[in-house]
Amino acid sequence: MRTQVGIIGAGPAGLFLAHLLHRAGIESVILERRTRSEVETTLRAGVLEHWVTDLMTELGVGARMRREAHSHDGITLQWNKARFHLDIAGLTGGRHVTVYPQHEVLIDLIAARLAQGGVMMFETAAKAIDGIETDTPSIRFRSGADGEQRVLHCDYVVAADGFHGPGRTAMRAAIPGARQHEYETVYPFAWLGILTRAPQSWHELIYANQHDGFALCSTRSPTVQRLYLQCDADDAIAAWPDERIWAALQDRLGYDGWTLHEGPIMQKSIIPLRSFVCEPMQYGRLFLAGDAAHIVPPTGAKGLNLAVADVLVLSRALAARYHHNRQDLLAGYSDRALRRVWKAERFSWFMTTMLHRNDQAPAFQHKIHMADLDLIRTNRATAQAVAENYVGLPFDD
Ligand code: RFL
Ligand code: PHB
Repeated sequence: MRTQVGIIGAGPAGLFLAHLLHRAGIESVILERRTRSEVETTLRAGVLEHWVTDLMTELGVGARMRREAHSHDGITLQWNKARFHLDIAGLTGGRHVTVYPQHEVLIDLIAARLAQGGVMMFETAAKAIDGIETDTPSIRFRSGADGEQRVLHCDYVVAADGFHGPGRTAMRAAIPGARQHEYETVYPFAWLGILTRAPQSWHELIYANQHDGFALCSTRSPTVQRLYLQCDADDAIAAWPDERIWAALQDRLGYDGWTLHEGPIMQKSIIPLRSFVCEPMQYGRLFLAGDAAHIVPPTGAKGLNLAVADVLVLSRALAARYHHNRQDLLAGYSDRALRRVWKAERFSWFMTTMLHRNDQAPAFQHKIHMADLDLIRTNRATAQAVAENYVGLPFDD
């Protein structure tokens, strides 16, 4: 098998890239380890930055999102039993974020890609990447549990295969040791996420740091809500029966005169929090994109958006290579992408440390975070910086 760009992974990074390349007249093939239905039902991110929704419209995959999704002009921050509305639209010249679940984005991208005749192979796992340092790289892959091993020959390989995919391992093996760096922070707390059948309790997302920790009230539809609460990093889900979850959520999100609606819990899981960056994001003809290269804790709602930002930069570089025989943008991909990555890492770390209770940190730090929140409330420049980061920074290159 042969294509121009071989893509590993049908997550946001891989699927947006296939669409961006198609628009630029460049062929690609996606190899995806999971079934289509697994990809289309896994619960993950919820918040799209303003330019991602514009990009979906430009790519012709935004119709259902525009019909069904809700745009949010701000977020609510809650601490010391008080609430503060961060007026994102007012602070950013009218920009807003859109709450549209990641799996709905993927459903739309997959359907549109199939309608274009794009090649996506589900239940097909990449096993090895060869020839990274040559002009003829290839991916060895296997379809199904006992399918025979086959090879996808391509001009470039993009590993958009998430945090546990083989892309970063292949790069680590190929790259001379001193040139590769991994930066990581693991937090001493995790998130417990639930999906509940209940009416929406508030018109925007609430991020609370209250009593014994963080809670987030998000939404999926008028009748299905997504809520998260801070738990210990080594908690087992069995330690959290439904009554304990609701008690903690009521305690942390509780506010005079307001009701957090409860309902049956349809799903619950524990999500570890981590900050991670791998540098560089390219070696030879292998490019990393999205979670394969970097992880942010979900508090800043940046992971999916960053994955799309990577492949936007990469698709422009590939178009310059194919249409104008320019190599410089491809050579600059890693530096350009990392500039945005580190700003999202900084913001996600800031939001995470400010909004969680950390008993391992000195009490001094807690006081600093309270001062940060008070600055957001009282100082327009500080509030504006948070709003601009949350809604999505401009591409400054
Ligand atoms: P993905 O989505 O992990 O996709 C990688 C794909 O690669 C496949 N794969 C392979 N395929 C073939 N062969 C192999 N050997 C393979 N190995 C792996 C996998 O099956 C998978 O389909 O990575 P991508 O595309 O980089 O996208 C990243 C985002 O999914 C992630 O950053 C976000 O979900 C993070 N995130 C959030 N991001 C936001 O922008 N806004 C949010 O509000 C937000 N909330 C969240 C989140 C992540 C969460 N979790 C569960 C970690 C909330 C949560 C709870
Ligand atoms: C979500 O709705 O899943 C969500 C929203 C905001 C975040 C993280 C997750 O910061």
